[in-house]
Amino acid sequence: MSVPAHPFAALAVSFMLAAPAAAHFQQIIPSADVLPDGGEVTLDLVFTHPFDGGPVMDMAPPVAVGVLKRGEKTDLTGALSEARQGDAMAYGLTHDLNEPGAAVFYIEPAPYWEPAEGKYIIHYAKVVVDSFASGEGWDESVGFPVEILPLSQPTGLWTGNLFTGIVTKGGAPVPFAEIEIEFINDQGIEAPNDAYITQVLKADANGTFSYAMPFSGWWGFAALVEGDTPMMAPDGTEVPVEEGALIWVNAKPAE
Ligand SMILES: [Cu+2]
Repeated sequence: MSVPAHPFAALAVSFMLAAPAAAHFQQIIPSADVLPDGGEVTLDLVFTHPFDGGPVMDMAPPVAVGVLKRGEKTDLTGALSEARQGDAMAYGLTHDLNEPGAAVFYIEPAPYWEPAEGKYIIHYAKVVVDSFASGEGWDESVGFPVEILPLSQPTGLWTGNLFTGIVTKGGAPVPFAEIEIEFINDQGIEAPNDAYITQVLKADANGTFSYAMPFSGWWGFAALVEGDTPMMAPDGTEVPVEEGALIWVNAKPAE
């Protein structure tokens, strides 16, 4: 559970006291998760609170942004454009998918110093876009230090389906890992209380978890694991690093 601090402090504090459960999520959201005829996809990279739709946190230039296709990574940092949201920096990029197969887009953001929690946050985030609806390659690993490996094909999920994945660290499952789940609430859904804003699961003894998505739209799964190496806070003290393994999946309604 996160109690974030923000640049516009006073406003943020009153907001967060009202909604302490909202967690930070690194979003990487494509214009479409399946491109039936291939073509261009646009991605929005925003560090925010998905269910509440904000406040948006400032992103420093990412450490790595790229796409994994057929086992090959392509660096896309040169394709990034700035897409400021109010006081906070966010990014966007457009990429052409002209061949069939899954493209796993990923970001390693710069470490984010969170004074309210006394730690750095690094959310390694990814999303699968399937070009020409191939059904191939969606289970490829980016090779992040911490990563959710999907057991469900992320690009073929109905609303109400289970999404199942394995939380890994250094390629090995993380037993009983904690997973925070948020929905990009573009439908104005009211949460009965804060526990419904960020839903929390634990993986089983094999690092596996499942979640049934009740609404149509984008769902973020964030497995949070403490990093092995502390970092230096701005005041010179050693502080822990929260490493998040994030995957975004889209649930589609029957209509
Ligand atoms: Cu925040």
